[in-house]
Amino acid sequence: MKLSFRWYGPDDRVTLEHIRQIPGMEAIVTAVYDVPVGEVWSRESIAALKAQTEAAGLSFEVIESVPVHEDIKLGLPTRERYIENYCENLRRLGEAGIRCVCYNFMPVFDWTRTQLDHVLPDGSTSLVYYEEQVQAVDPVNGDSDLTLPGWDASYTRDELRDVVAQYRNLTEEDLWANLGYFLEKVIPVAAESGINMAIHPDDPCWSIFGLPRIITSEENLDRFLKLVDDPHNGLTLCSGSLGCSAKNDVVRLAAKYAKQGRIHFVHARNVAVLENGFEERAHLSSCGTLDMYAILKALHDNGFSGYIRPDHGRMIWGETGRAGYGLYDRALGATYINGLWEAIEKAGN
Ligand code: DNO
Repeated sequence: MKLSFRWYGPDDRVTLEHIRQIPGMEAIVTAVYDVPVGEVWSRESIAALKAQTEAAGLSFEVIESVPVHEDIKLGLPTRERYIENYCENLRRLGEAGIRCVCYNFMPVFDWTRTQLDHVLPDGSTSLVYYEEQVQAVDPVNGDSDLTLPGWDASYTRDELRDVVAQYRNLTEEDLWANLGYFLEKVIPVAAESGINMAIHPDDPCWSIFGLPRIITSEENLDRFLKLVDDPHNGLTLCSGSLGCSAKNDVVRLAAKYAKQGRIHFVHARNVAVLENGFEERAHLSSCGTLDMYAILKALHDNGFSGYIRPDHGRMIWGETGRAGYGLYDRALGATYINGLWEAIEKAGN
């Protein structure tokens, strides 16, 4: 495995100089953030990210994300232009040495939480999802001030209402068809560019606000991988996204898809699964519902050789900043991953 860390570019409070001091850190996970979704990234922007990353002694091999334009998910005629732009981005990223691209196919909303600073008993704060709070929100008509990451970043309320309305008649089967159409065009370009595509599961892995979500379960992951049965068409195994539903056995999924060579990227995060949702917790197994040791062992024993990053951390030690993406708790997560991996490797020899 190659240990990696998400960095939001030069404006990120967490600097490359800090990240490089985390033991065993190899690769940076980043993206070009100043281009609207669907447009082509300039070679200069890509080169600048690469130069900054490499100057800090880290490698520039993973992008999260190249976002997919809603017109592609909706299957509108305008998707052709956006798919061509997507392919062009892959070509440019491949030329710059990128080996893995993470993306998602969630309509409108990316990861969704109901509170970003829930205070845990130890005084740290974390991201949580409580069903009753979701029910209380109507993203289209309501006037809630709840921050749902993904909407406030890119849409005004009116734009949001419009885009959600466009999905009203789109079924899960339609979304599958549109995903298949996208993959058939994009995967050959990824393959030529030396890039492994790694779809991120839907987070949480169920439908929200009546919008279809399909990257949610073992059955659907099987179906996804068959849409284009090529190793470049692979997965981001996000333990927290799949593991927030008790229906998904993340250890089993890790073993199965690593064995098939289809896991290119891992987001390692622990969650406590509750009756009414879930809470993000510290990475340590005993802090949540997931057995992080068993997940990493399943990856290791089945030949996983891709990138792994500690996913969302809590805010600890008074740190403030981007929810889920502070330095301290993610660094603890990285160190925990290192420890587990070393122990697993040595026990196997
Ligand atoms: C959240 C992330 C997601 C992820 C995208 C990939 O913290 O895991 O936003 O980057 O879903 O496209």
